[in-house]
Amino acid sequence: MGKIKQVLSGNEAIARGFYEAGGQVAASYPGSPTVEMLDNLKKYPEVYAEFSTNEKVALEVAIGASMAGLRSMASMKHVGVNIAMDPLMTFVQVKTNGGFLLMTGDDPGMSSSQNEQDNRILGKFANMPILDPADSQDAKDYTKLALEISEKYYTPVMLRITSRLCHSRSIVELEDRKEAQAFDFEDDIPRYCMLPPFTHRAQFEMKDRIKSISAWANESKINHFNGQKGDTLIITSGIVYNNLMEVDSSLPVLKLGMVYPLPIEKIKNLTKDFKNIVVIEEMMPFIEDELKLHNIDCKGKEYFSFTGELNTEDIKKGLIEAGIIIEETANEKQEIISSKETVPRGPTFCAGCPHRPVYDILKKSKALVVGDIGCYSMGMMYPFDVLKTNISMGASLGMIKGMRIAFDKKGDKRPLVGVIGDGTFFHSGLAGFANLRYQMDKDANITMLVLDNETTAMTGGQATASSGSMDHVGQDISIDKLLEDMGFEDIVRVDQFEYKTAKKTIEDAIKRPGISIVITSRPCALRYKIKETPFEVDPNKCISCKTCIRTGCPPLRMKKYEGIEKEKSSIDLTQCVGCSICAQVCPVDAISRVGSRG
Ligand SMILES: Cc1ncc(C[n+]2csc(CCOP(=O)(O)OP(=O)(O)O)c2C)c(N)n1
Ligand code: SF4
Ligand code: SF4
Ligand code: SF4
Repeated sequence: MGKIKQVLSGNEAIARGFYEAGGQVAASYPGSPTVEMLDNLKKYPEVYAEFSTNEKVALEVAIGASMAGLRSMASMKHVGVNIAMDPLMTFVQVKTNGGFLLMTGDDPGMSSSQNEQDNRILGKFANMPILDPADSQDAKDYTKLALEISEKYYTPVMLRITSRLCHSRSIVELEDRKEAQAFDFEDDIPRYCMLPPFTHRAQFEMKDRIKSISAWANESKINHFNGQKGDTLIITSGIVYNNLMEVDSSLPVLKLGMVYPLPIEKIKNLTKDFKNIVVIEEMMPFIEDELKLHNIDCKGKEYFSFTGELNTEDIKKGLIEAGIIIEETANEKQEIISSKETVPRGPTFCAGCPHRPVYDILKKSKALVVGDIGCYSMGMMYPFDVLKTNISMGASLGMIKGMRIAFDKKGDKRPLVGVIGDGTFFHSGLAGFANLRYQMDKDANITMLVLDNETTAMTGGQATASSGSMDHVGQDISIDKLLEDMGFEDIVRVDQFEYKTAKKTIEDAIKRPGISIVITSRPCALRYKIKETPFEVDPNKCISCKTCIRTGCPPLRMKKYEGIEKEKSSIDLTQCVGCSICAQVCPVDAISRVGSRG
C-alpha cells in the first residue's frame, strides 16, 4: 500500500512532524501565525501540549522537559521570542539532553502583528541553527530533522516559518510515529548550571557546536542546488522559493533549508560557475549580509523590498530589474485580483462584543486612554478613536505610571485610564501591577480597567489562568483576589452591559484620586457563542440622532423606511446577538427586544 498523503497547513504539518518524531512535551503561547500548531498537537494523546501563561514560561516548560530527557518544543509568534529571550540566551549555552525545537512564526507584512521583526537575526544572535521550510512537506520534515540535529549536536534548533507558510496548505506524506529515546537526566552541575565558572567553557562549546553544524550544512541535501545553467545564481529559502518557482522554474537556484549557519564552502564552490549572485529573501538582508561577511559578492535588497511579503509579482519585478529575466520569459502571467474589486473592511468588534460599551463610555469620559494588546486594541479605531497608545503586551501598566509621573511633573492633571485584558493580565500584566502598587504616590490619579472577557479572544479564544472551566475545572485564579492581595484597595467589578451603572462606576473611578481598578465582567460574545433574542428599532420613535450607530455594532445602520422621509436606524436581526447596548444608549427608547412591545 502506498503512503498516506494529506493536505496540511504549515502549522498542521509541524504538529504532525513533532508527533511522528516521538515528540513528548510542547508548550506555546497563542499568537498569529503559530497558534494553530499547538491546537493541532492537542489532537495527539501521546504528546503533552499546553498553552502557557506567556512565551517565557512556555520556553521554560520545554527546556525543563528537554533537560529531563524528552523531545520537546516551544512555539510562539515572532514577538513572543522577545519575551522568551532571557532564558533562551542562556539555555543555548547548555549541552541539550532531549531534542529541543523552538518554532517561531515571523509575520512579513504584519498582517496580524505589532511589528515585523526578522527572527533569523535573533536565532543567529542566540547561536542557534535555523531551518527555513518552503512548504508543508518541508515543515514536517524539518521538524523531525531539527530534533535529530538537536540531539546529534546537543543544541536547541530554531524552526523559523512565516505567516504564509503557516496558513497555506500543500500535500504532505504521512509516516507513523517513531518513539524517540528518553535520555536520563544526569546529575551534572557544570552542564546545567549556567553561572561562572561553568559558562566560560559552555561559551566555547556552543561556538564549536555551530562550527560542526556548519560543516554538516555544506554536505546536507536540505541546501539544494537545482543544477540549472545561467549567468546569475539565485539564493533563496522558505516560501519565497515556491513563489520564485511560480515565476520562473528554469533559473539556477540554490534553495537553502538551513539559513544559519550557511553552507559557505558549498556556496563558494558554486559561485565559481556564475557571474552574479542574487539573494531573494523577505524582510532583512540576512542571507545577503552573511554572504558579504564571507566575502561573497552578491546583491539582494537593491531589487527586493526590505518589508512585507515577496509575492510572485514582487519577485518578477525584482528579477526584471536585476536583468535576470525579461517580461516574456516569466511563467504565465498571474491573474491578480485587483484590490479595487474587493470591498475594504476595517477590523471591528463583533456584534455584542463586551469591549464596545467600555469604549463608548471612555470616549464620552474624555480621559487619555493608554492601550494594550488584545481585541480591545481596536479601541484605537473608528468610531471610538479612544486608545492613544499601543506598544506591546502588558506595556499599559508601566507606561501609565511613567506618563502619570511625567504629567504630574508638568502640572498636567488630566485623567489617565489604562486598559488590559485578562489574557494580557497573566501574560505580562502582573509585574506591571506590582510595580504600580509599589513606589507609586498614593494620590496619583490612575484608573486601570481590566477587561475580563474570560478568554484570550484575539488569538482564537484560548483559556486564560482566570477563565475557569475551559481547560481544568477548579484551577482558575481570581484576578480580583490577586489584586486585593497585592494591596490595591479601590477595586470594583462591574457588568458593562448595565450601561448606566458601568458608566457611573468608570466615571467615578476616573475622578477619584489614587489608583482605581475597574474589572469589567462580560464574556467574549464570539468565544461563548452568545446569541440572545435580537433587538429592533421602532422607526416612528427614532429621531435619527445616530447615538446607537456610534457604538459601531455591525448590525446597526441608517436606512430608508417606506413612508418615512428621513433615514432611521435599523438592526440586521440575523447579526444582532441581543446584548442591549444600543437600546441602552438610545435617548428616546426607540430600540427594544423583538417581541417585548405589546
Ligand atoms: C508577545 C506577544 N505574544 C502574543 C501576542 C499575540 N496576542 C495578541 S493579543 C493577545 C491576547 C489578548 O488577550 P486578552 O488580553 O485577554 O484580550 P482579548 O483579545 O481577549 O480582548 C495575544 C496573545 C502578541 N501580540 N505579543
Ligand atoms: S472575539 Fe470576543 S472580545 Fe474579540 S471582538 Fe469578538 S466579541 Fe469582542
Ligand atoms: S443589541 Fe444592539 S448593540 Fe447589541 S448586538 Fe444587537 S445591534 Fe449590536
Ligand atoms: S439612538 Fe435611538 S434615536 Fe438615535 S438613531 Fe439610534 S434608534 Fe434612533
